[in-house]
Amino acid sequence: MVVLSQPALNQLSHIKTCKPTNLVSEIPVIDLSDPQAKTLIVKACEEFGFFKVVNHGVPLEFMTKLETEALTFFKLPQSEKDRAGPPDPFGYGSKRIGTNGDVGWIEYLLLNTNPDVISPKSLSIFQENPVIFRSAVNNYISAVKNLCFELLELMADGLGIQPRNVLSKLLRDEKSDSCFRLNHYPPCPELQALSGRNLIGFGEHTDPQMISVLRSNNTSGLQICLKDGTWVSVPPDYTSFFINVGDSLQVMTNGRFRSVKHRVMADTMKSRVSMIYFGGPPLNEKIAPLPSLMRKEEESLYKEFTWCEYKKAVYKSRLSDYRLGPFEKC
Ligand code: GA4
Repeated sequence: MVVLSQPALNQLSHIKTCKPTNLVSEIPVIDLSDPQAKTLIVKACEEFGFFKVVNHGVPLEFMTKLETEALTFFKLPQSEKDRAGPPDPFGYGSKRIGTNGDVGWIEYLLLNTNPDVISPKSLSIFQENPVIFRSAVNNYISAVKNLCFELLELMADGLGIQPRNVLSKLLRDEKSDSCFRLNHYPPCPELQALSGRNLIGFGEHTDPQMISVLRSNNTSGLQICLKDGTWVSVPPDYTSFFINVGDSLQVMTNGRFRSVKHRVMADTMKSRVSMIYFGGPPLNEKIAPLPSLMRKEEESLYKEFTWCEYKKAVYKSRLSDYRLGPFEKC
């Protein structure tokens, strides 16, 4: 049995644990070359708020290159990584998530996706080879953005609304308020030896934006919450993307699509690396149900608000808060 040293115990004591869950195979898989894709995507967004995408057209090389670059960064001495922080909101962070007391077994880089403002703090100062890192990030993000546009257009098709860019234009907009996150969940062998429980890497939450596109290495950890409240583990697949519906898309579909609650467990033996693009609309954009989607007499479930107003509320909240609550009509 592994004996946990006092410093390791101290570090872990404020991070939550939970019971292990089961693997499932019922997660929807969308093959983008399938003519039925638009219908299956809508079904997945309604039922799960989550699906896996295969045959997505993003070169595997872009994914693995960025993973290698991210690991090079995360292997730097702590003092060097700290110089790329704190995340305010962009930059390097470790264990603390947000500014309201959430913690997890994680370190991360949060980046702005607008190429003009990609945080110089994170990219140019502390990388051994900033040019390589920057181009790996840019290649990856531009490929994933295109995938995201295509998915949002398929969603519009599947919902039977026009124009088909009604959703994607918000992310194509140069003022789109999107961001990008590189997460590293270091292995934590000590904890399981002691308790048989799992250590929370990133606590349960929904994503506030419209859509999130996640890719991870082959280490498990991601779990999603189903409609009936049960948590299921998502088998990792380093060649595919996993898509989350975010709060804003739930509102834009007047609750038809489900913003999926999810969380990440740290692995006991292996590092998990994930990269997530969060597609958000411009700050001044109204987040409201799409008129073309509303049935006759159907009323909005939500009060009127802009992405800027919602984002301010998001940054004052804790991870597990139900952030849409105050924006719902009573
Ligand atoms: C969750 C989705 C994205 O990772 C993120 C997160 C943000 C952060 O890490 O700073 C938040 C979290 C996320 C929602 C509630 C607030 C803000 C941490 C937190 C406790 C970048 C985002 O946009 O919202």
